[in-house]
Amino acid sequence: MKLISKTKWMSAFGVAVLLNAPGFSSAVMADDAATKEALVLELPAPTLKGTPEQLPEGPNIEPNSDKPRPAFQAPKGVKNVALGKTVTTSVKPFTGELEQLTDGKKEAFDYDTLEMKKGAQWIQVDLGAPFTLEAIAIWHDHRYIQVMHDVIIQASDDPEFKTGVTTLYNNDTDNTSGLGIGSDREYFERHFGRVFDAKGVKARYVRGYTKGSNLSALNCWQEIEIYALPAK
Ligand SMILES: [Ca+2]
Ligand SMILES: [Ca+2]
Repeated sequence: MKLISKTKWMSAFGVAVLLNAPGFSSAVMADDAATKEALVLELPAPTLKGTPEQLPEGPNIEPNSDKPRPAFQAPKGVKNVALGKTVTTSVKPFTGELEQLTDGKKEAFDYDTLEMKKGAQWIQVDLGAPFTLEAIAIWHDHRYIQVMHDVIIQASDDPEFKTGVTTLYNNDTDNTSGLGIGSDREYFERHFGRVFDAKGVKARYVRGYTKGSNLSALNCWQEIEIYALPAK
């Protein structure tokens, strides 16, 4: 068991940890927490378009918020292994290049957004080798504050996603994308991005689906980051 003093912890991890200190300080002395730390993302600027007057709402939609969600606690030492990795898609985008999904840029601009035609479409990242996946951060399209439909995230060692598929997130509650009924909620696209728990799954490929949004039938993507440790 390795204990770390509170003072030492805070000075080691700086401002980001201090901001999250209230919910964090009691757990920080725990055995388990000593190996985890807040996942700090490099955030783009918020959209200049503001908040639409009419936002979708319902039991299956998380309320819109100007505040970020609590920081995801990831194992120490995770890295974004998706940066610069190869991306493929279900259909050829009509705006943007595939490389833009893993280029680190995710500003709320048209030129930082890839667009694909309507229907359930996917993007897929090949990490080049298996990794132990811990967290996946996604910015689909925060040019507009909107909810994407049928957000499904899967990991596999099969590039065809026919075998060994682990579903990490699925908010397709009516199964219109045909991958099974999801029980996760829809959420608003904000500049904070959205972090998904990858649960330590070992995989080489990550696939993300969407089926339009409340504003558009098109499928838009800006960035996917995959935080992982080397596979044991
Ligand atoms: Ca990008
Ligand atoms: Ca659906």
